[in-house]
Amino acid sequence: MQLEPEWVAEQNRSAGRHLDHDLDHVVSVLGRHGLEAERIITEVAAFSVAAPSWAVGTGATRFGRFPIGGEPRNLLEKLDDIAALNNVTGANRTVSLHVPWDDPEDPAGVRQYGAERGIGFDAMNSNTFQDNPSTTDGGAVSYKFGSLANTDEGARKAAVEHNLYVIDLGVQLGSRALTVWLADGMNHPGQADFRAQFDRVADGLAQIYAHLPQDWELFTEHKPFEPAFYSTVNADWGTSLLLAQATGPRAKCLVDLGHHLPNTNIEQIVSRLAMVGRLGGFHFNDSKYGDDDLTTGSIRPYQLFLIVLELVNAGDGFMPTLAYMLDESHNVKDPLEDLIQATDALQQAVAQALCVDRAALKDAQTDNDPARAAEVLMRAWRTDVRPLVAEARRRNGAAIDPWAAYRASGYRQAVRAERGADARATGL
Ligand code: LRH
Ligand code: MN
Repeated sequence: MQLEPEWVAEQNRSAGRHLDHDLDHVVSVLGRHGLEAERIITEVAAFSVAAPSWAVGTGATRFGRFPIGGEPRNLLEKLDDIAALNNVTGANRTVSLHVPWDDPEDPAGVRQYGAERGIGFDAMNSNTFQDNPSTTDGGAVSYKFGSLANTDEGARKAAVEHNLYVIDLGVQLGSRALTVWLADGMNHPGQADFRAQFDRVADGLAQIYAHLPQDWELFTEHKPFEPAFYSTVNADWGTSLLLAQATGPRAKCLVDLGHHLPNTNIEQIVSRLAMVGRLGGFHFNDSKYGDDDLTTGSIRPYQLFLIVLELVNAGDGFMPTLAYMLDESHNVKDPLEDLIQATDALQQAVAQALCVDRAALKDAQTDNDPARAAEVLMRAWRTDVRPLVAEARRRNGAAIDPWAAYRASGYRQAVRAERGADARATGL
């Protein structure tokens, strides 16, 4: 089953009947404020966010899992689903793999299969937070007490080797980055030594970095808690920055939006990391309490707008080239519908951030006029940019209304019939 571009174009004929009128309106609204709609449409059309290979199946919590049926049973079917996703959004042109949940025997064949469907390979993810024979020296070691931070040399060695394996696999797939998220930490005060844990991780990252191809980057991903519930070695952006700086110039920090304690000012962290040239990428999602991995922009859309605005500031009016990826868990929605809505939320936030009159904002800041500054931001935030985003999708040959197009396609029913109601994808 494929969501063919011709079929999408057919859908656009009906979905697009009001688009030109709506476009004319927003073009004139923006024009009144000296803003070019054309530049915004072009920037949105250029934007793409990687789909997480571990989230095209149904997610779960320790309290249960409710399969949706028709989940991809292998990596090729995951690529089929991500190609279908990209055919309606036009903005998920890459997939981020997670090893060993994805561990293809024929990387060249998988790369070709993806290329034939317009899907490339984004940052690779290693996994030293679960014991898997393929990552624990055939089960000879365990990551129960950590991986790179473990006092057990065997566990540290296995963790480094696994990351080298993931890099080599990524090279064959055309990836250009490795994300290292470590669950390493403590559950009990005194269980380990903070400094010693940091030093062991820094040493492990240095060994991994030494194997990194010259055109690759390594991303350190911080997280305050879970699965460790007293301390996590790479708990916050400060530690992540220290690790990146200790590792090498092509080591950068990856910001997962869900990895911040309540009320953390994430847009300020983005500004700081960009300021020192250590902002590598993102795992976009949203959350209300912990690392809930909910739909991007579904709980705090204004925060997403402010984060994207910091990116536009870092890119001097354009979106900087970074590793943009989604990292979500879909417990009750169709995973593809959730990824469509997450991608749309990001496209809307990019368009709104590009509607900010940055010169007027700077004037208000210089004049210490917070009310005027707020007016500048709110005007952009309240601009209905949906026609701009729809036009960007139309120009990418994607769906003007991707969610409606996906629903109308009957894709889920078709893959459920093809793959089975109890088909289960590897991943979270
Ligand atoms: C950890 C995390 C990390 C992934 C995992 C799937 O919470 O965000 O990025 O490895 O989720
Ligand atoms: Mn993440």
